[in-house]
Amino acid sequence: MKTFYILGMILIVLGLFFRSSYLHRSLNSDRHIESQILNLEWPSVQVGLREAKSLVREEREITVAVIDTGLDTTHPALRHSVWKNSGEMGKDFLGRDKSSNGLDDDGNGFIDDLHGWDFVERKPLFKDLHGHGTHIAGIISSHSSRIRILPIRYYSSKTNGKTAIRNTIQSIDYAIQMKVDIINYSSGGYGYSSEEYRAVKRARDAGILFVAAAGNDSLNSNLQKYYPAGYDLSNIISVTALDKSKRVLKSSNYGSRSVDIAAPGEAIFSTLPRGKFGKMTGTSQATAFVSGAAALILSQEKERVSPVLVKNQIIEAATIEGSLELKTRSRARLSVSRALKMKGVFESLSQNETQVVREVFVSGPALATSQSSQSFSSLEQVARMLEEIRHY
Ligand SMILES: [Ca+2]
Ligand SMILES: [Ca+2]
Repeated sequence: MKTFYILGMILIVLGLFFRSSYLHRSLNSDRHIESQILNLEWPSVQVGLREAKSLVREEREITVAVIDTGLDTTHPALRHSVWKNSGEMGKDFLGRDKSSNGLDDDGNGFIDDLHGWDFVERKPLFKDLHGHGTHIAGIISSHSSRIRILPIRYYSSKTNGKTAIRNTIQSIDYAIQMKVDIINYSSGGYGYSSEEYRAVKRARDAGILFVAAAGNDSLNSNLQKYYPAGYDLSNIISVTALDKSKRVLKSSNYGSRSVDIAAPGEAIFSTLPRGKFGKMTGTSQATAFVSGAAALILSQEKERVSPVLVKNQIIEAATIEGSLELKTRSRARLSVSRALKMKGVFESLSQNETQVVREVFVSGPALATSQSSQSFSSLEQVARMLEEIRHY
């Protein structure tokens, strides 16, 4: 027992100095349970997904890059959600399939990248030997038929920390090049990388929302930052995991200043490679719920909108829980239905005004008469709007 304890401490200390993906560190805590019971129920109820789906029009196709372990692109439940590179489709001048002619037909620097790229093996992506990426993709795509998953592989069990960061940066740049709307990053480590920071910043400047996991080490991230979730960039939403009873999982990292929001993450049922299904647990899964929600919200916009707007919409409409007071910055958990109803409210607001709207939304108009409201000329109008939203 003592040996395990000492070994555990060494691993934790190493983790603080060397970037190692928690995919690597938490493999044992991720629970693969073969398909027994369809358990899509509680997470859907907790985030209001059914109600949200009844509110949407599904205007636009949204591409979500899943930077992970790959994807089973032939999985029956995912096949229709897999992103296709239009520049690598159809026939070339010799009548060969562009997807397998050994040429970079769209000139993006990657040969035959019909379904994304594998930065571990440096070749076109089509499989997932691990399972993590396929599981994440299943959660995201379950939010809307208009979501396209662009899988990018940055990690295998043999990838060391330094290579993981290099692959991550290249994956982010590939996602930017392919003009995705959202990047889902269900991983991370404790080492700050200025190059990785700059890559996520490039994504911000390209209008891409970056949804990142808070990590699975039971740590307070206010004290021990976890990256990329912990970079100070406006396009990042960091996510911790909840159980069925809306409590943060014991294994999840948390932080009143460092983690934005909480979402379902315990024993989540989703897709696994070779056409299978199963359950996995962790902030990875919670992150996928926020990416799916963001994609559903973005699918309602006629054109691209600022990632900050979507982030605010999700955070400000989240459901406040007393138990999350010290766990997340928003003190709240994801609600897709409320976020959808907030559409448009934040478009013309300043930070001060947003604060007031938040008070109105949380406490009701009667209580929103704080000092901050003095700078807000149309408080009553916003309050009315929010009341209408509530009774949608
Ligand atoms: Ca290409
Ligand atoms: Ca080709």
